[in-house]
Amino acid sequence: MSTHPFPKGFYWGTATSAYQIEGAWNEDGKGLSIWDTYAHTPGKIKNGDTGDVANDHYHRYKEDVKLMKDLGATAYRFSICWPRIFPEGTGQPNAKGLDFYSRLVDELKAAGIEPFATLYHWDLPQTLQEVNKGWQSRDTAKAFGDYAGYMAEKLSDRVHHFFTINEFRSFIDGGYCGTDVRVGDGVIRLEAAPGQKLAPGDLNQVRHHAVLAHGMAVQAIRAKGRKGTKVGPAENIHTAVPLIETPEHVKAAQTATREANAPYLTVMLEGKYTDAYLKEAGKDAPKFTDEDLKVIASPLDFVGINVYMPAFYALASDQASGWREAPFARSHPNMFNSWLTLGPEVLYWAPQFVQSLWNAKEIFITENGCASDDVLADDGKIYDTDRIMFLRACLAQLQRATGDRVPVKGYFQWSTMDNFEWIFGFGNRFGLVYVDFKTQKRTPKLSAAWFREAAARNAVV
Ligand code: PNW
Repeated sequence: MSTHPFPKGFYWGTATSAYQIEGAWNEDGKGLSIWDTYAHTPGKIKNGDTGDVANDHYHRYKEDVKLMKDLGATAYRFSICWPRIFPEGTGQPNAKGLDFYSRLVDELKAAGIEPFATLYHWDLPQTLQEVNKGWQSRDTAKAFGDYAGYMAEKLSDRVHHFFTINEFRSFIDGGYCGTDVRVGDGVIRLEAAPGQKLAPGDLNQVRHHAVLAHGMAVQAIRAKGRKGTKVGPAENIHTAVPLIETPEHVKAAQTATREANAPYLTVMLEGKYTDAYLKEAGKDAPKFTDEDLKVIASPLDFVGINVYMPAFYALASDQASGWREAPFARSHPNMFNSWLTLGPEVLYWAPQFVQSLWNAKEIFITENGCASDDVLADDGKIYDTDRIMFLRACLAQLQRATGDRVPVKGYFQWSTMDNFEWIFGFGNRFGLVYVDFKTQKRTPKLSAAWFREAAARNAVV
């Protein structure tokens, strides 16, 4: 028996996203998304992989729900492909697209798994890219709000939690400028659809439109969803982690975290851009009105955060900011997917700072996980010891957070099963379940058995 298990009713979930698993890219009236276009552009994705078929989940969702039940999962975070619902982004809805998600939700409910729906996991309708230049236009934010309201109207009889947008930072920085991430003592460049490179002022405007879209969606869900429907973002918070847990270093890391999220979580939760952000952006600062800020900061029911690693380690300093960054040691370990710097204590500090900075009522860890070099052993099993080590270390830190009364209500492991890992194609396997993409055969890994036990015990330490 654990002396401090997770709280009663804690959700043990796994997560996926539409483009990464569904396939059926041109079926049942679905419109094109920017990821269809991007993946079909030669040279963009490793090995020329695409999400055309992916895990064929669109046709195999029943089998996949059964797998989740076997994992002992009590919740599932999936995303809705916007152009399946509105093929052109706005206008007439496509009944067959809606029907797919409705059937999926019914299947989950029947299996005793609570559905959590993400409205935007990066697959923007291609038409909005062409007509509006994507997120460069405010009209895209407005269209997103309308689509969010429509989904709440149709699904909130059964879906009680909606996430607006997944990882603002990743899809904006990746899609509109490219992000450099540390790998050992080098860097790699992450890119995403639509694969553009904007000037700094335009980039900040895109950021502004995305948080505005989030706020518009929150308001639309309140207007069209059933009473009691809960809504929040799913953002990959940039967390500064204290290396030394004394009050001064913790304070430094907390201050650094607030500043590192200025254009995203900080403006959503405080209703203003920080002075330092506006000052540093100077003439490239986004253009906005006071009314925009009110919409962006629409009250939330919970804050969803994707937490993989520390953005950096912080130390107290006598600089004006109060903090400085400690560079990662050259030998600091990474997981198998090259950008994942190991730092499990971020699962304690990220939710802790979300509560202490912004007084969040409820917090969900909407993603956490790692890729492994999974191979089938002679006995047909997958011994992903590194994934088990990673998940145990992260969840032990999360358990420490709930033990300290940080209001974390659930955890979603990324990912239910191996899937299309964006520019890395099918090479980076994040699943608890192994997928042979030639045959679509699913095989639970050793980590699946570990997850089931942790969920059953409601504790990892
Ligand atoms: C997330 N980083 O992306 C996404 O939400 C998922 O769709 C994705 O499959 C998963 O994490 C694993 O990559 C991230 O460089 C991409 O820090 C990059 C980073 C973090 C998350």
